[in-house]
Amino acid sequence: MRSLHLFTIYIFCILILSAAYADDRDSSLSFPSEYRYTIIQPSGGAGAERIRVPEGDFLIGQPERAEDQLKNGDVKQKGKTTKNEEDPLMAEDMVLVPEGEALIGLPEGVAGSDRNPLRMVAFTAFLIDKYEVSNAQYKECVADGGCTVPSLIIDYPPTFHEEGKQWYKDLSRDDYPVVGLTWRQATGYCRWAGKRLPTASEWEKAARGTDSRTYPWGNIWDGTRANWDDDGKTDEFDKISPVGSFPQGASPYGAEDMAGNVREWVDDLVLKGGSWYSDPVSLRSGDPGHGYIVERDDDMGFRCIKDVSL
Ligand SMILES: [Ca+2]
Ligand SMILES: [Ca+2]
Repeated sequence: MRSLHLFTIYIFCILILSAAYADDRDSSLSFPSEYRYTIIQPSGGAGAERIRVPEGDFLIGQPERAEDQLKNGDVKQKGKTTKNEEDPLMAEDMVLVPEGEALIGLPEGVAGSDRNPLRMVAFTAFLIDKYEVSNAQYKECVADGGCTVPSLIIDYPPTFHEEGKQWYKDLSRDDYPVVGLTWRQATGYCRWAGKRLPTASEWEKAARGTDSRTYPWGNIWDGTRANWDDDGKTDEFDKISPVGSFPQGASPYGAEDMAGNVREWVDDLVLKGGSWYSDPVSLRSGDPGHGYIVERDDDMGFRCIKDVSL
């Protein structure tokens, strides 16, 4: 009698399990179509992996270091850091600076070499913004609550910069570089975008490659390849220009306006590359750059980088 009772329980369990399996199998066959396009949340820095689901393969997870990039205290993060979900490493409008050594600095005896001596530096791979950060891009961060409006507008006394204060508000200038930001504001934008400011050395490699050339395009000065202080006589711009106006002045990696247009904040608290208000000496990629006398100006902008592990 006891054996019969146990057998009955066994049969009952088998029936229950079979029913559960059948339900699961049936539900897998009737996935709603939108499930196939559901974005699965990153599992947290464990590396990308592939899983199989009924309708095909999906890339999930995040590349290495992505988790670190998201750990930026309570800084508000941009909801979507890349428009290319197939390959999140190759974000739109960024160019790759591959891993490897590069000559950084200036040869002994050249102006500025005392502050930036020639040396070989090793780098890991990174992506850098192809263009200086534009007004439109920065406005997106302000609208999202991740950034504050340029300080030049709100706390700079009336001076000859009055014209520059209007550029951010002028909708026809959305594709111009944003200016008038403090280093802290530039840093905040990069964090919001899931990126960071480059170091001076990283910026320099991105600008001049590995062969210590003087300018992004080579060793010979060419006033038609960058926006500099020429009153518009050779580069056709008296003042600031839209980002990407000088593709002929691109760096070996394809980054544009690394020489001129706006000076660019780097993590070392200096501004690199010279501006529309600078002479050719300041536009040298190896120029040590200028620490700030003022914290913000109408020729001071920035761009961001992003670490990659390939
Ligand atoms: Ca100019
Ligand atoms: Ca620039």
